[in-house]
Amino acid sequence: MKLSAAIALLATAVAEAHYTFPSVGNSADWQYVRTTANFQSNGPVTDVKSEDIRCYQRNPGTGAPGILNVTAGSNLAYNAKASISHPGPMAFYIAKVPAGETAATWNGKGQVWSKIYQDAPSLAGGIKWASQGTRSVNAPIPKCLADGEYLLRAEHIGLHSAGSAGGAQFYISCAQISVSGGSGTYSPKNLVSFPGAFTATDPGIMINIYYPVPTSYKPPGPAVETC
Ligand SMILES: *[C@@H]1O[C@H](CO)[C@@H](O)[C@H](O)[C@H]1NC(C)=O
Ligand SMILES: [Cu+2]
Repeated sequence: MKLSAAIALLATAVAEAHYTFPSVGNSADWQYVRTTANFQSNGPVTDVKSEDIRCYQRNPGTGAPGILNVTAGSNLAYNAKASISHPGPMAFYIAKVPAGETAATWNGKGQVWSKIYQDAPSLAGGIKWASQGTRSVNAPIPKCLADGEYLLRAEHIGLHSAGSAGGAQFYISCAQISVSGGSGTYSPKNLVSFPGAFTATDPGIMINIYYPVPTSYKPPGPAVETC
């Protein structure tokens, strides 16, 4: 094979390996999730200091058409398209929509995000994440949330080429939800902003997951909040 053909084939394979998070529950793509800039390319965010690291919106200022009703304490399936093909951690963050805004209008700026879910890899025989290859991860909506509207941010970090700064691939989107049935006692201790929560050299972001084989892993961002 000619080198140019080999490179073209490789580029195709890499592009196909990317993904988006376009839907929640059984809904249509981009109905409750804000359309991301990579809705066609599927490409990642690689600059943790960019505005894209928040919701990766194609049209900042434009919300998704709908706001999904969700019961506090339930699991909401957050779906990937086509699948989470890269190895790396999955997290969900939530931010309460302030007065005067709706989940469709609010931009999510400020130190307003708390982490409600973070997976952990298995470390036996190499580092592995259970999300790899799957098409959906459940976001556990805390039972103690106050009723009201929220942005729910999905984040998967592809770590397959994360050995140098800027190599980690962030796959992100934000869903618009309205929570009911919550007890209202949620009081997050660690609020972060996007951008702001990460630096390119955080140990969970700049890491060679192949050599030397990691014996531990510290995901980036704050601790998961509990009720
Ligand atoms: C969502 O909840 C609101 C408030 O309880 C209700 O008015 C609305 O009909 C619900 N929407 C759907 C699609 O169930
Ligand atoms: Cu990819």
